Amino acid sequence: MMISEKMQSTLNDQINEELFSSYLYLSMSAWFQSINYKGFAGWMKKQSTEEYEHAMKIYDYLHEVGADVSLDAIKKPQASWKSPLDAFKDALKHEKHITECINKLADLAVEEKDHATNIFLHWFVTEQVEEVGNATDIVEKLKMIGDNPAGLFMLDGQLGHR
Ligand code: OFO
Repeated sequence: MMISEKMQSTLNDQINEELFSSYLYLSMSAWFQSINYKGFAGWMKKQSTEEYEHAMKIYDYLHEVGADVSLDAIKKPQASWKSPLDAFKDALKHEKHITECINKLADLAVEEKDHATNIFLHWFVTEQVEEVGNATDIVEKLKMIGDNPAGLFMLDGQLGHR
């Protein structure tokens, strides 16, 4: 195996984080669907698929370096939110948490002089800038819209075209 035991176990933990992200956004998608915001639901469903792909990138990398994949139980996600703003605020909070996880992984790679894993993680570092940026953008728009139904209707339509 080309990576340390500690790196192997931390990357496996990250697979679980990414799968939970996928699960959380799928749960948000189902909730948006249940209250008839089809655009928000579509956006979240797409996000859920992307998160599954993040998990698979790590899954493939572990195999590539001769390490073992070990899958853990996925936490039950929250099932309902107070408002679209509430849901997207949670998504933003979650992305900030994921950024912290990725940064810790990158710190570990540097500490261990694990250049291969360090370079592998660059994609995730860049991706997190985008993910936090997107979520922040939507939270800010939802704050501006407030309770205005026309505004919500428009943003729902816009995000449906993602
Ligand atoms: Fe949302 O970027 Fe992965 O978790």
